[in-house]
Amino acid sequence: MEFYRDTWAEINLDSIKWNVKKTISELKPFVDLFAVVKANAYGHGDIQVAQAALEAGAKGLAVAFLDEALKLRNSGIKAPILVLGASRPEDANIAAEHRISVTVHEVDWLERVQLKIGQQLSVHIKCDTGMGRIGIKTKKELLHITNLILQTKAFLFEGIFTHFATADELKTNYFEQQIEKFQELLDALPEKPPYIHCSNSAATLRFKGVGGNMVRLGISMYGLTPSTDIAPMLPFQLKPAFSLHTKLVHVKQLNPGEKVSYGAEYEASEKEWIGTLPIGYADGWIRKLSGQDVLINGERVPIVGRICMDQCMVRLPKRYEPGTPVTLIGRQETEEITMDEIAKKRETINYEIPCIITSRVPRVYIEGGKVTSLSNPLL
Ligand code: PMH
Repeated sequence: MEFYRDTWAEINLDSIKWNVKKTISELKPFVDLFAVVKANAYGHGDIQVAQAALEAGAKGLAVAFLDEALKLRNSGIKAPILVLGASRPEDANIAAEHRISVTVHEVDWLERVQLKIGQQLSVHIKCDTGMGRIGIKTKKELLHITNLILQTKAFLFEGIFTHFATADELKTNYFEQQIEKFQELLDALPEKPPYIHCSNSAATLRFKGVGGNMVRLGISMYGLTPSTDIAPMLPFQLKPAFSLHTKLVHVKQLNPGEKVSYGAEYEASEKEWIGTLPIGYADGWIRKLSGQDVLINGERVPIVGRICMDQCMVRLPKRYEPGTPVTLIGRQETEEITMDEIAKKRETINYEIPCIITSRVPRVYIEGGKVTSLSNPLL
Protein backbone atom coordinates (compact mmCIF):
# COMPACT_ATOMS: atom_id res chain seq x y z
CA MET A 1 0.00 0.00 0.00
CA GLU A 2 1.15 3.49 -0.79
CA PHE A 3 0.23 7.12 -0.32
CA TYR A 4 0.86 10.09 -2.53
CA ARG A 5 0.79 13.11 -0.27
CA ASP A 6 3.37 14.61 2.02
CA THR A 7 1.33 14.34 5.22
CA TRP A 8 1.22 11.27 7.42
CA ALA A 9 0.82 10.13 11.02
CA GLU A 10 3.49 7.85 12.42
CA ILE A 11 2.24 5.27 14.91
CA ASN A 12 4.98 3.74 16.99
CA LEU A 13 3.78 0.27 17.97
CA ASP A 14 6.96 -0.26 20.01
CA SER A 15 5.78 2.57 22.29
CA ILE A 16 2.33 0.97 22.60
CA LYS A 17 3.89 -2.37 23.56
CA TRP A 18 6.15 -0.66 26.07
CA ASN A 19 3.23 1.19 27.70
CA VAL A 20 1.24 -2.05 27.93
CA LYS A 21 4.14 -4.07 29.38
CA LYS A 22 5.03 -1.40 31.93
CA THR A 23 1.37 -1.15 32.99
CA ILE A 24 1.08 -4.92 33.41
CA SER A 25 4.19 -4.87 35.59
CA GLU A 26 2.37 -2.43 37.92
CA LEU A 27 -0.68 -4.69 38.28
CA LYS A 28 -1.29 -7.59 40.63
CA PRO A 29 -0.66 -10.89 38.81
CA PHE A 30 -4.35 -11.89 38.77
CA VAL A 31 -5.43 -8.66 37.01
CA ASP A 32 -5.92 -8.89 33.23
CA LEU A 33 -5.39 -5.90 30.98
CA PHE A 34 -7.92 -5.27 28.21
CA ALA A 35 -6.78 -2.79 25.55
CA VAL A 36 -9.40 -0.18 24.67
CA VAL A 37 -9.23 0.11 20.89
CA LYS A 38 -12.55 1.81 20.17
CA ALA A 39 -12.74 4.71 17.71
CA ASN A 40 -10.08 3.12 15.51
CA ALA A 41 -7.84 2.84 18.58
CA TYR A 42 -8.27 6.53 19.41
CA GLY A 43 -7.30 7.29 15.80
CA HIS A 44 -4.14 5.16 15.88
CA GLY A 45 -5.46 2.17 13.88
CA ASP A 46 -7.49 -0.54 15.61
CA ILE A 47 -6.11 -3.74 14.09
CA GLN A 48 -2.46 -2.71 14.36
CA VAL A 49 -2.84 -1.46 17.94
CA ALA A 50 -4.89 -4.52 18.95
CA GLN A 51 -2.20 -6.87 17.65
CA ALA A 52 0.58 -4.90 19.34
CA ALA A 53 -1.28 -4.78 22.66
CA LEU A 54 -2.04 -8.51 22.57
CA GLU A 55 1.60 -9.28 21.77
CA ALA A 56 2.62 -7.16 24.75
CA GLY A 57 0.40 -9.15 27.12
CA ALA A 58 -3.12 -7.69 26.88
CA LYS A 59 -5.64 -10.49 27.48
CA GLY A 60 -8.48 -8.92 25.51
CA LEU A 61 -9.83 -5.91 23.66
CA ALA A 62 -12.64 -3.46 24.33
CA VAL A 63 -14.56 -1.38 21.79
CA ALA A 64 -17.64 0.86 21.87
CA PHE A 65 -19.79 -0.73 19.16
CA LEU A 66 -20.45 -4.16 17.70
CA ASP A 67 -19.27 -3.01 14.26
CA GLU A 68 -15.85 -2.24 15.71
CA ALA A 69 -15.69 -5.68 17.30
CA LEU A 70 -16.67 -7.37 14.02
CA LYS A 71 -13.92 -5.50 12.18
CA LEU A 72 -11.38 -6.91 14.64
CA ARG A 73 -12.79 -10.45 14.38
CA ASN A 74 -12.86 -10.26 10.57
CA SER A 75 -9.18 -9.33 10.62
CA GLY A 76 -8.46 -12.70 12.26
CA ILE A 77 -8.08 -11.57 15.88
CA LYS A 78 -9.13 -14.45 18.17
CA ALA A 79 -8.70 -12.76 21.57
CA PRO A 80 -11.71 -11.91 23.79
CA ILE A 81 -13.51 -8.74 22.68
CA LEU A 82 -15.97 -6.80 24.81
CA VAL A 83 -18.41 -4.22 23.42
CA LEU A 84 -18.63 -1.54 26.12
CA GLY A 85 -21.51 0.44 24.66
CA ALA A 86 -25.12 -0.52 24.08
CA SER A 87 -25.70 -3.05 21.30
CA ARG A 88 -29.12 -3.64 19.76
CA PRO A 89 -30.76 -6.73 21.31
CA GLU A 90 -31.75 -7.93 17.82
CA ASP A 91 -28.02 -8.02 16.90
CA ALA A 92 -27.10 -10.25 19.86
CA ASN A 93 -27.01 -13.33 17.62
CA ILE A 94 -24.28 -11.72 15.51
CA ALA A 95 -22.23 -11.05 18.65
CA ALA A 96 -22.78 -14.66 19.78
CA GLU A 97 -21.82 -16.04 16.36
CA HIS A 98 -18.47 -14.19 16.52
CA ARG A 99 -17.79 -14.86 20.20
CA ILE A 100 -18.04 -11.18 21.04
CA SER A 101 -19.05 -10.27 24.60
CA VAL A 102 -21.65 -7.57 25.00
CA THR A 103 -22.79 -5.19 27.69
CA VAL A 104 -26.17 -5.47 29.39
CA HIS A 105 -27.08 -1.96 30.46
CA GLU A 106 -30.78 -2.14 31.28
CA VAL A 107 -33.26 -4.62 32.67
CA ASP A 108 -35.42 -5.33 29.65
CA TRP A 109 -32.46 -5.62 27.23
CA LEU A 110 -32.06 -9.32 28.00
CA GLU A 111 -35.76 -9.93 27.43
CA ARG A 112 -35.53 -8.40 23.98
CA VAL A 113 -32.43 -10.39 22.95
CA GLN A 114 -32.93 -12.68 19.96
CA LEU A 115 -30.55 -15.63 19.78
CA LYS A 116 -30.55 -18.64 17.49
CA ILE A 117 -31.00 -22.11 18.97
CA GLY A 118 -27.80 -23.39 20.53
CA GLN A 119 -26.13 -19.96 20.60
CA GLN A 120 -24.44 -18.66 23.73
CA LEU A 121 -23.92 -14.98 24.46
CA SER A 122 -21.31 -13.75 26.94
CA VAL A 123 -22.51 -10.71 28.83
CA HIS A 124 -21.05 -8.11 31.17
CA ILE A 125 -23.47 -6.16 33.36
CA LYS A 126 -22.84 -2.41 33.32
CA CYS A 127 -23.49 -0.54 36.57
CA ASP A 128 -24.01 3.21 36.60
CA THR A 129 -22.34 4.30 39.83
CA GLY A 130 -22.12 7.98 38.95
CA MET A 131 -21.21 8.41 35.29
CA GLY A 132 -24.89 8.82 34.38
CA ARG A 133 -24.35 7.29 30.95
CA ILE A 134 -25.49 3.67 30.61
CA GLY A 135 -25.97 0.98 33.20
CA ILE A 136 -28.24 -0.13 35.99
CA LYS A 137 -28.29 1.77 39.26
CA THR A 138 -30.08 -0.30 41.89
CA LYS A 139 -29.64 -3.67 43.61
CA LYS A 140 -33.16 -4.52 42.50
CA GLU A 141 -32.26 -4.06 38.83
CA LEU A 142 -29.02 -5.96 39.34
CA LEU A 143 -30.73 -8.95 40.94
CA HIS A 144 -33.42 -9.02 38.27
CA ILE A 145 -30.75 -9.05 35.50
CA THR A 146 -28.46 -11.51 37.26
CA ASN A 147 -31.28 -13.97 37.87
CA LEU A 148 -32.34 -13.79 34.23
CA ILE A 149 -28.76 -14.43 33.10
CA LEU A 150 -28.22 -17.30 35.52
CA GLN A 151 -31.55 -18.93 34.65
CA THR A 152 -31.01 -18.81 30.89
CA LYS A 153 -28.56 -21.30 29.40
CA ALA A 154 -28.06 -19.06 26.38
CA PHE A 155 -26.39 -16.40 28.56
CA LEU A 156 -22.93 -16.69 30.03
CA PHE A 157 -22.37 -14.34 32.99
CA GLU A 158 -18.83 -13.22 32.13
CA GLY A 159 -18.45 -9.88 33.85
CA ILE A 160 -19.72 -6.88 35.75
CA PHE A 161 -18.31 -3.38 35.50
CA THR A 162 -18.62 0.33 36.04
CA HIS A 163 -16.85 3.43 34.73
CA PHE A 164 -15.37 6.35 36.67
CA ALA A 165 -16.25 9.96 35.91
CA THR A 166 -13.41 11.64 37.82
CA ALA A 167 -10.52 9.18 38.22
CA ASP A 168 -8.23 11.70 36.48
CA GLU A 169 -9.02 14.55 38.89
CA LEU A 170 -7.00 15.56 41.94
CA LYS A 171 -10.03 15.35 44.25
CA THR A 172 -10.90 11.73 44.90
CA ASN A 173 -14.18 11.95 46.87
CA TYR A 174 -16.52 11.34 43.91
CA PHE A 175 -14.25 8.55 42.70
CA GLU A 176 -14.38 6.94 46.15
CA GLN A 177 -18.18 7.26 46.22
CA GLN A 178 -18.34 5.42 42.91
CA ILE A 179 -16.16 2.59 44.27
CA GLU A 180 -18.41 2.35 47.31
CA LYS A 181 -21.57 2.14 45.19
CA PHE A 182 -19.97 -0.49 42.96
CA GLN A 183 -18.95 -2.52 46.03
CA GLU A 184 -22.51 -2.36 47.38
CA LEU A 185 -23.80 -3.73 44.08
CA LEU A 186 -21.12 -6.46 44.02
CA ASP A 187 -22.06 -7.48 47.56
CA ALA A 188 -25.64 -8.07 46.39
CA LEU A 189 -24.63 -10.48 43.62
CA PRO A 190 -25.81 -14.07 44.13
CA GLU A 191 -22.81 -15.27 42.13
CA LYS A 192 -19.61 -13.51 41.05
CA PRO A 193 -18.73 -13.60 37.35
CA PRO A 194 -15.15 -14.32 36.16
CA TYR A 195 -14.47 -10.63 35.44
CA ILE A 196 -15.06 -7.62 37.70
CA HIS A 197 -13.69 -4.35 36.31
CA CYS A 198 -13.87 -0.61 36.76
CA SER A 199 -10.46 0.94 36.09
CA ASN A 200 -9.69 3.16 33.12
CA SER A 201 -6.11 4.43 32.60
CA ALA A 202 -6.25 6.98 35.42
CA ALA A 203 -7.48 4.45 38.00
CA THR A 204 -5.11 1.79 36.68
CA LEU A 205 -1.99 3.91 36.94
CA ARG A 206 -2.83 5.97 40.00
CA PHE A 207 -4.35 3.23 42.10
CA LYS A 208 -2.84 0.10 40.50
CA GLY A 209 -6.17 -0.95 39.02
CA VAL A 210 -8.63 -0.66 41.87
CA GLY A 211 -11.47 -3.09 42.42
CA GLY A 212 -11.58 -6.31 40.47
CA ASN A 213 -9.43 -8.45 38.25
CA MET A 214 -9.42 -6.62 34.94
CA VAL A 215 -8.54 -3.10 33.78
CA ARG A 216 -9.61 -1.30 30.62
CA LEU A 217 -6.61 0.65 29.41
CA GLY A 218 -7.18 3.34 26.80
CA ILE A 219 -5.40 6.68 26.71
CA SER A 220 -2.23 5.70 28.57
CA MET A 221 -1.66 2.71 26.28
CA TYR A 222 -1.24 5.37 23.58
CA GLY A 223 1.35 7.09 25.77
CA LEU A 224 -0.83 10.01 26.80
CA THR A 225 -1.68 11.12 30.31
CA PRO A 226 -5.36 10.84 31.32
CA SER A 227 -5.13 14.46 32.50
CA THR A 228 -2.34 16.97 32.99
CA ASP A 229 -3.30 17.15 36.70
CA ILE A 230 -2.29 13.56 37.37
CA ALA A 231 0.70 13.45 35.01
CA PRO A 232 3.15 13.85 37.94
CA MET A 233 1.52 10.89 39.75
CA LEU A 234 2.02 8.36 36.98
CA PRO A 235 4.32 5.51 38.06
CA PHE A 236 6.45 5.62 34.91
CA GLN A 237 7.03 7.86 31.92
CA LEU A 238 4.57 7.02 29.16
CA LYS A 239 5.81 6.84 25.58
CA PRO A 240 3.55 8.67 23.12
CA ALA A 241 2.85 6.54 20.03
CA PHE A 242 1.32 9.13 17.69
CA SER A 243 3.25 11.78 15.81
CA LEU A 244 2.12 13.89 12.86
CA HIS A 245 4.32 14.96 9.99
CA THR A 246 4.24 16.84 6.73
CA LYS A 247 6.63 18.56 4.35
CA LEU A 248 6.89 22.04 2.90
CA VAL A 249 5.29 21.97 -0.54
CA HIS A 250 5.83 25.61 -1.48
CA VAL A 251 8.05 28.40 -0.18
CA LYS A 252 7.80 32.03 -1.19
CA GLN A 253 8.83 35.46 0.00
CA LEU A 254 6.17 38.05 0.76
CA ASN A 255 6.72 41.78 0.70
CA PRO A 256 5.56 43.95 3.61
CA GLY A 257 1.77 44.40 3.39
CA GLU A 258 1.14 41.20 1.41
CA LYS A 259 -1.47 38.85 2.86
CA VAL A 260 -1.93 35.17 3.64
CA SER A 261 -5.03 32.93 3.37
CA TYR A 262 -8.81 33.39 3.48
CA GLY A 263 -9.99 36.66 4.89
CA ALA A 264 -6.54 38.11 4.09
CA GLU A 265 -6.16 38.47 7.85
CA TYR A 266 -2.44 37.85 8.16
CA GLU A 267 -0.24 40.58 6.74
CA ALA A 268 3.53 40.40 6.34
CA SER A 269 5.07 43.20 8.37
CA GLU A 270 8.45 42.90 6.67
CA LYS A 271 9.94 40.71 3.96
CA GLU A 272 8.83 37.28 5.19
CA TRP A 273 9.38 33.70 4.09
CA ILE A 274 6.08 31.81 4.01
CA GLY A 275 5.89 28.04 3.63
CA THR A 276 2.79 26.07 2.64
CA LEU A 277 1.95 22.75 4.34
CA PRO A 278 -0.38 20.20 2.71
CA ILE A 279 -2.61 19.69 5.76
CA GLY A 280 -5.84 21.44 6.67
CA TYR A 281 -9.08 21.22 8.56
CA ALA A 282 -10.35 18.30 6.47
CA ASP A 283 -7.47 16.33 7.99
CA GLY A 284 -8.57 17.32 11.49
CA TRP A 285 -6.03 20.16 11.65
CA ILE A 286 -8.81 22.57 12.48
CA ARG A 287 -8.94 26.36 12.15
CA LYS A 288 -8.54 26.83 15.89
CA LEU A 289 -4.89 25.78 15.42
CA SER A 290 -4.05 29.00 13.59
CA GLY A 291 -1.12 30.51 15.52
CA GLN A 292 0.06 27.08 16.75
CA ASP A 293 3.77 26.31 16.26
CA VAL A 294 5.11 23.47 14.11
CA LEU A 295 8.69 22.17 14.04
CA ILE A 296 11.06 22.63 11.15
CA ASN A 297 14.78 21.96 11.37
CA GLY A 298 14.31 21.46 15.14
CA GLU A 299 12.86 24.96 15.56
CA ARG A 300 9.37 26.25 16.31
CA VAL A 301 7.64 28.29 13.60
CA PRO A 302 4.04 29.61 13.77
CA ILE A 303 1.07 28.85 11.54
CA VAL A 304 -0.08 32.16 10.08
CA GLY A 305 -3.43 33.07 8.55
CA ARG A 306 -6.54 30.93 8.54
CA ILE A 307 -6.16 27.18 8.13
CA CYS A 308 -7.73 26.05 4.84
CA MET A 309 -9.42 22.72 4.09
CA ASP A 310 -6.26 21.07 2.73
CA GLN A 311 -3.41 23.49 3.38
CA CYS A 312 -2.03 25.96 5.87
CA MET A 313 0.86 28.39 5.92
CA VAL A 314 3.79 28.93 8.30
CA ARG A 315 6.17 31.85 8.75
CA LEU A 316 9.75 30.67 8.26
CA PRO A 317 12.87 32.31 9.70
CA LYS A 318 14.63 31.84 6.35
CA ARG A 319 14.14 30.16 2.99
CA TYR A 320 13.79 26.38 3.25
CA GLU A 321 13.68 23.97 0.32
CA PRO A 322 10.27 22.54 -0.57
CA GLY A 323 10.32 18.97 0.70
CA THR A 324 11.81 19.96 4.07
CA PRO A 325 10.19 17.80 6.81
CA VAL A 326 7.81 19.48 9.26
CA THR A 327 6.53 17.95 12.50
CA LEU A 328 3.13 19.07 13.78
CA ILE A 329 2.95 16.68 16.75
CA GLY A 330 6.10 14.98 18.04
CA ARG A 331 9.78 15.61 18.36
CA GLN A 332 12.47 17.15 16.16
CA GLU A 333 15.93 17.20 17.72
CA THR A 334 15.52 18.79 21.15
CA GLU A 335 12.12 20.44 20.52
CA GLU A 336 8.80 18.70 21.06
CA ILE A 337 5.18 19.55 20.38
CA THR A 338 3.11 17.29 22.60
CA MET A 339 -0.46 16.14 22.19
CA ASP A 340 -1.19 18.08 25.39
CA GLU A 341 0.11 21.30 23.81
CA ILE A 342 -2.22 20.84 20.84
CA ALA A 343 -5.11 19.95 23.17
CA LYS A 344 -4.51 23.11 25.21
CA LYS A 345 -4.45 25.28 22.09
CA ARG A 346 -7.70 23.66 20.97
CA GLU A 347 -9.18 24.02 24.49
CA THR A 348 -9.89 20.31 24.72
CA ILE A 349 -8.38 17.05 26.02
CA ASN A 350 -5.55 15.06 24.44
CA TYR A 351 -7.99 12.15 23.73
CA GLU A 352 -9.72 14.22 21.08
CA ILE A 353 -6.67 15.08 19.01
CA PRO A 354 -5.65 11.73 17.44
CA CYS A 355 -9.34 10.71 17.25
CA ILE A 356 -10.13 13.53 14.88
CA ILE A 357 -7.06 13.32 12.64
CA THR A 358 -9.18 12.05 9.79
CA SER A 359 -8.72 8.92 7.69
CA ARG A 360 -7.41 11.08 4.84
CA VAL A 361 -4.13 11.17 6.76
CA PRO A 362 -2.31 7.87 6.11
CA ARG A 363 -0.97 6.04 9.15
CA VAL A 364 2.59 4.67 8.97
CA TYR A 365 3.39 1.92 11.48
CA ILE A 366 6.76 1.54 13.18
CA GLU A 367 7.65 -1.75 14.82
CA GLY A 368 11.06 -3.04 15.81
CA GLY A 369 12.35 0.46 15.05
CA LYS A 370 11.37 0.37 11.36
CA VAL A 371 8.36 0.98 9.11
CA THR A 372 6.36 -2.23 8.88
CA SER A 373 3.07 -1.22 7.29
CA LEU A 374 0.94 1.63 6.02
CA SER A 375 -2.76 2.23 6.15
CA ASN A 376 -4.45 4.51 3.68
CA PRO A 377 -8.22 3.97 3.44
CA LEU A 378 -8.29 6.15 0.31
CA LEU A 379 -6.45 3.65 -1.89
N1 PMH B 1 -13.89 1.94 29.70
C1 PMH B 1 -14.90 2.66 29.19
C2 PMH B 1 -16.30 2.20 29.44
C3 PMH B 1 -14.65 3.83 28.47
O1 PMH B 1 -15.67 4.53 27.98
C4 PMH B 1 -13.30 4.25 28.29
C5 PMH B 1 -12.93 5.49 27.57
C6 PMH B 1 -12.27 3.45 28.83
C7 PMH B 1 -12.61 2.31 29.53
C8 PMH B 1 -10.81 3.81 28.70
O2 PMH B 1 -10.55 5.01 29.37
P1 PMH B 1 -9.12 5.71 29.27
O3 PMH B 1 -8.92 6.04 27.82
O4 PMH B 1 -9.25 6.92 30.10
O5 PMH B 1 -8.14 4.72 29.74
N2 PMH B 1 -14.00 6.29 27.15
C9 PMH B 1 -13.93 7.58 26.81
C10 PMH B 1 -15.05 8.31 26.44
O6 PMH B 1 -16.24 7.79 26.35
N3 PMH B 1 -14.74 9.56 26.22
O7 PMH B 1 -13.43 9.69 26.44
C11 PMH B 1 -12.90 8.47 26.81
